[in-house]
Amino acid sequence: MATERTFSILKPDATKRNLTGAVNAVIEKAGLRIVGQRRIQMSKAQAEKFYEVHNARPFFGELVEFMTSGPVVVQVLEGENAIAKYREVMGATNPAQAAEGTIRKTFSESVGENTVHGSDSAENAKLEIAQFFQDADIAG
Ligand code: RTP
Ligand code: MG
Repeated sequence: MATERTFSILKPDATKRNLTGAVNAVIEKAGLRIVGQRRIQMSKAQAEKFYEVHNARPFFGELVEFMTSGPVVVQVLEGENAIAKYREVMGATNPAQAAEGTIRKTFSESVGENTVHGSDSAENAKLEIAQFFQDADIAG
């Protein structure tokens, strides 16, 4: 297994409920290192670009509205097998189906407001990190 980097977002429901530290504790306990982190207000254009792959889905408008409804924390996580590992730590998209101990099971209230994003492939991790981070803002 190789050391990988993945891209993470703590979504507006996390910042709104003051859960950034609690979620980061789960991330770090799982052995993932937070090697880049920034709190931002996403613009509509940024959110539309980020979730472009879903632009034909019925929930797209709602998703963009939610992602711009408050601050988010964008992160680069590093570790062994980080992409798959973080997806496991996050839990299923729908918190009702997420396993015990996962971030979404512990903190999320609905499929729309599900607390975290994590890249789903090495290719997307690279693209997503590049959308929000410059090399100088990541220190592994
Ligand atoms: P993410 O991209 O945010 O990490 O989530 P994911 O891979 O687990 O799920 P994905 O299928 O990529 O969906 C992206 C986000 O869209 C919202 N969603 N809403 N109302 C709905 O039925 C519905 N389905 C998806 C969720 O916020 C999901 O995380
Ligand atoms: Mg996804």
